[in-house]
Amino acid sequence: MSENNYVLFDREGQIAILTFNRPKALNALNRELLQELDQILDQIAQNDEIRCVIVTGAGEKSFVAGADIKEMQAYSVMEARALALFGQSVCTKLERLPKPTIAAVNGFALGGGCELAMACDIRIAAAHAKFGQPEVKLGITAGYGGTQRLPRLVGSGIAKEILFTGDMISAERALSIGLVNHVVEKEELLNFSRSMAERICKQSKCAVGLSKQAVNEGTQMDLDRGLKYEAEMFALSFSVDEHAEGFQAFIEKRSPKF
Ligand code: CO8
Repeated sequence: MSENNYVLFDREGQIAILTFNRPKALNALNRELLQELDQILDQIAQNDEIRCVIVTGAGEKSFVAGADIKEMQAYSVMEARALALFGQSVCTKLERLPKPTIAAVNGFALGGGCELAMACDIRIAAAHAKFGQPEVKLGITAGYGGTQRLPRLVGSGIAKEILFTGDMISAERALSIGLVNHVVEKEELLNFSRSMAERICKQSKCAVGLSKQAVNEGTQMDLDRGLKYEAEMFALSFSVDEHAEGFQAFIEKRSPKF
């Protein structure tokens, strides 16, 4: 456990578990929490022993209930822009982390909380989790990527409904629109997420990393350029020894040791 207050950083073998830890404020994102997260992501990026990251919220009620409204209340236009850019840069750092990330959404994922979850590679929701971009109710727009990542995940029509109404949606509805990958009982959330992380950790680190890069970069390109990019990543995977072990294990009818 690190000495951080607002983001707890635990290690379970090759898996890092980050826990947003302001339960009395439903884990709302204040500036210090974002700064801690930013620094921890740098540490994780440089740590070769960590192969997968799970992010979750402290307590049973909330993943993250958004940016800290009390902190934002007195912001000037300049401060709002600066904090939006900083929060976006942290979300982008999470999205581009060279290791797979799983959001274990244990309750409210609203505003900045939904945006953080969307910056993860995979989202698993507890059955009671609720998602939404309620910023319009405060008279502001989403600022940590919601207007950009939500339509890319669920399509612009559904994204606009969520952004324009500010309505919360259930975990089941989030599943049906592709915002989350799985919905599980709250008691099973961490074990389910851990088990997926363990399955990922058993695969070739190089192939998983290149697959993440191919999806992230490719989805910003048209199909022709994306396919060329994929061919480059495919070729690159042949330059790393792990592929030799993967092929040999198949031929010897055993599990590969990556
Ligand atoms: N910020 C600050 N405090 C919060 C937040 C928040 N986002 N959410 C909850 N809290 C606090 C409450 O104020 C309350 O504190 P206290 O006990 O001191 O009064 C405590 O957490 C518990 O909350 P509630 O009593 O309200 O709990 P309920 O179960 O009744 O309701 C809800 C739970 C529905 C989640 C409710 O708390 C709520 O609506 N929260 C706000 C959700 C929201 O609007 N989120 C979006 C925020 S805006 C945003 O995320 C923009 C991101 C981009 C910012 C760009 C930077 C400039």
